[in-house]
Amino acid sequence: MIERQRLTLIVAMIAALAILVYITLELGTGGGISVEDPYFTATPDGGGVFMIIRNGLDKEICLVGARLPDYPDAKVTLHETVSSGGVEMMRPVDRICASPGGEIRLERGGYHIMFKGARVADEDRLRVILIFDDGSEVEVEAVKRLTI
Ligand SMILES: [Cu+2]
Repeated sequence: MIERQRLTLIVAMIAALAILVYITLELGTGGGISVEDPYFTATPDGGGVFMIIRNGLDKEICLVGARLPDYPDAKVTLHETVSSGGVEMMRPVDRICASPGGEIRLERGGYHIMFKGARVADEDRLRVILIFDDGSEVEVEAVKRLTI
């Protein structure tokens, strides 16, 4: 009887460990979301943030916002650059999505994160928290790149 209880305990422990390993693999790297080449550019009162966000999950993810933990008062918005009649304009967007295995490209002339109310021109690095539609957040450290 004691042997059987011990066996049950061992099985339960293995199951718990398996669940823990699963959770670690699933969430350990920001839920299968990874980021490549994050950088920012600075203007006198704000700037832009660019990177490639890869969706390693088996579901669609959407970037719905971002914030700067070191500049809580900054106004951060998702933007899209569109050209109409040879004129480039930016407009806010609610979300930018990536299908499973896909990516979100935040780049010049396309989608990007834009912020105002944070003077970051003297900073070499900028912490950015990406906010996704499933409520998950991923912190990224962007490095400064000078505007071309
Ligand atoms: Cu913009």
